[in-house]
Amino acid sequence: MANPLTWLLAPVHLLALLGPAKSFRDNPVLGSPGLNRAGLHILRKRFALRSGARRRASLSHLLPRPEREAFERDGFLVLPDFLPPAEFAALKAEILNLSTAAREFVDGYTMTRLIPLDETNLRHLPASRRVLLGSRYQALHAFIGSHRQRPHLFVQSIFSGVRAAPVDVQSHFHVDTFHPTVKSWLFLNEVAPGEAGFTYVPGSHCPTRRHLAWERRVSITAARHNDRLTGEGSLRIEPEMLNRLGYPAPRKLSVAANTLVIADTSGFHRRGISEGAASRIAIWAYARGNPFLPWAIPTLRIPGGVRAFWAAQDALARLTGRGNGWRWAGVRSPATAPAID
Ligand SMILES: O=C(O)CCC(=O)C(=O)O
Ligand SMILES: [Fe+2]
Repeated sequence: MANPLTWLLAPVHLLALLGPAKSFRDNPVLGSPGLNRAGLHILRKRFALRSGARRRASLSHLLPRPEREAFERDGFLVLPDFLPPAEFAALKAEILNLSTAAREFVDGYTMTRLIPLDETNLRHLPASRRVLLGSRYQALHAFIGSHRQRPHLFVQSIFSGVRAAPVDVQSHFHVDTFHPTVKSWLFLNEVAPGEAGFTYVPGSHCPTRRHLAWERRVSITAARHNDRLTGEGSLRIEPEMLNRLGYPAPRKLSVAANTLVIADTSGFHRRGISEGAASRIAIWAYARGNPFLPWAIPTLRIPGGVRAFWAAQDALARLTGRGNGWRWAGVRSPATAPAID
């Protein structure tokens, strides 16, 4: 029997159905086996896909036709030589010379470092600011994210193989959420084939019927799934199953520096597995809007941005004694070698 708090929060949980909420574990309505057997999750997914397609259609003028078609076919774009060489060199120098407060997280064999490129930091980075707030970069994120919304920006450093441990949680195939959404990486250095290149299952942003049937099955028991992230709505899938859903082989992207990789991460993807120690530095961006809005109207930014969000997360972690592993690590540069204790 559900506890009284669950009943008290029922209106909040119901209202959340109208937004991007995705956690089967934390919302008893979203996680209800009965409702999901009846098709609640799949209904939300179908409706979100339809609304997203409509918003994208209204933004299609933002991209040259070959790019639009390649994205619509594959669910991601690889844009080598994204910036003119001088502009890339200026941006790269600014970013690599940054020395500022960073957040770090060690998971499995990977250490991830994030430096927010919010107003506070971008103010001192004129070349990066010009590119990242410029119309080309913003247009790609608006179209693929299907919202007129500035993405959150970070310098992301991924250090693979920092300790003897299984791969990190991002290295299992998964979808990030149930609705069209965007993430991108503007790589500042090369990512070689044996390293942790972004890997995407082409076409999986447009689910096959077998994919939808699989997702319905998973949604029924997801609230109690052994895999925490599946329970939280980022469904994990085994590689053999991808094949059974009718998708082609995943593509692991090895890229040269100055390549932009941008994807709808509601399709299946993972961080590629690195054969040894490797590091990957990129400007990382993501944006998420309301899945069900029929129009791509400009979205307001949350006051305080990502720092306010992190402060709230840290406060909650202190209160409950259960953090998610992320912490302010002190002043770092993107390429500072990881210190693992
Ligand atoms: O870093 C990567 O290559 C992909 C990680 C991932 O799955 C994500 O950021 O959603
Ligand atoms: Fe992901």
